[in-house]
Amino acid sequence: MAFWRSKKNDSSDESTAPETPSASSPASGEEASGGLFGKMKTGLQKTRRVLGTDIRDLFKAEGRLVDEDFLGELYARLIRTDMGAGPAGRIRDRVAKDFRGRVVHLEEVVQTITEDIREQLKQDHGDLAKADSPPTVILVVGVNGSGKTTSIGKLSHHLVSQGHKIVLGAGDTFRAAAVEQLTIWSERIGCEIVTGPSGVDPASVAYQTTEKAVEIGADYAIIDTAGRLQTQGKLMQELEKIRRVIDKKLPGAPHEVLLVLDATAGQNAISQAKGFSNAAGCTGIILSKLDGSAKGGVVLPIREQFELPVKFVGLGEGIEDMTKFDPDTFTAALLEA
Ligand SMILES: Nc1nc2c(ncn2[C@@H]2O[C@H](COP(=O)(O)OP(=O)(O)OP(=O)(O)O)[C@@H](O)[C@H]2O)c(=O)[nH]1
Ligand SMILES: [Mg+2]
Repeated sequence: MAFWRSKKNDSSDESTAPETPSASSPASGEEASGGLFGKMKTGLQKTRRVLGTDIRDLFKAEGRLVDEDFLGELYARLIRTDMGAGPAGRIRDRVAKDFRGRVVHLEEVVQTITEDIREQLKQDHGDLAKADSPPTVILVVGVNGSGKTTSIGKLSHHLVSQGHKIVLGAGDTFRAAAVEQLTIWSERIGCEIVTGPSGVDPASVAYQTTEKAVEIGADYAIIDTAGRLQTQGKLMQELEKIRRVIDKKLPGAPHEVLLVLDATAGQNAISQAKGFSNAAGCTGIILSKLDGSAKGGVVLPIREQFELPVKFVGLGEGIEDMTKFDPDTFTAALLEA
């Protein structure tokens, strides 16, 4: 799986052959057991504490009888991760079906839960989209403060470190500070950025960014957007216009519309997603701030209720703190002792 690689810690990154970001390779043992898996585990610490530790607390060394009391307690603990009634109920029912009336040991139950979560999280199209011919245009949307600009910074850093040429578009023209924030990221990463004066039509910035990407032969154009306008309706109209204008400049673009959801919002992230997914034509999700949240279970209802794959997860504020979302690694990091 294409995890972000730390230049300092992972010498394999120094290799001259750039890895294609959209090409996913199966999890190698080295990656799964190495520092990057550890990073996922660390990032998920708060949710791990609720899910893993609390479930472990249900057991004694000699095991525990799976009866209604146990199933009720298990369900309550699952719900605390904000995974929602549907997914938690399915896990409880599966544990009941497999073990009811038996005295079981912790590891048996954890294994069943792990398998169940992994199945619930299975998804297609988890890789970043790639246009048939460059540039691939990526639009990033989400409510204010969800982590859009930071996620763009991390994604851009990753793509540049893989040898790709990228252009950023400061499409959040609603606030001057937003343009500054993205400009700082572009300087840090060393990539081009297209900005407009404060208050300018964001669609024109999106158009110019796409134009610039074509002009300079960039591999990716990544366009930031505002998270809040005077009204939600106006915001959705604006996003629709941005998409139309990009498509006019480059038919078929944007190739990817990534919705950034804040994991600390838990179930509220779901209602945010509902608002955006239709109007903005989202194609994938970035689940940010998993490190700050004990509600990492929210990834289950997100997968359950939306046809959208979760493509990346944010695990901190640093430039390297994002990984591609891989259900197997995520589940293992969540539940492994
Ligand atoms: N801990 C943690 N913090 C994050 C993560 N992603 C973003 N943040 C922080 O969340 C805050 C908001 O992030 P931004 O990237 O500015 O969010 P935004 O969606 O662009 O916000 P607006 O431009 O106001 O709509 C910042 O303080 C970020 O550093 C993450 O994965 N983990
Ligand atoms: Mg922003």
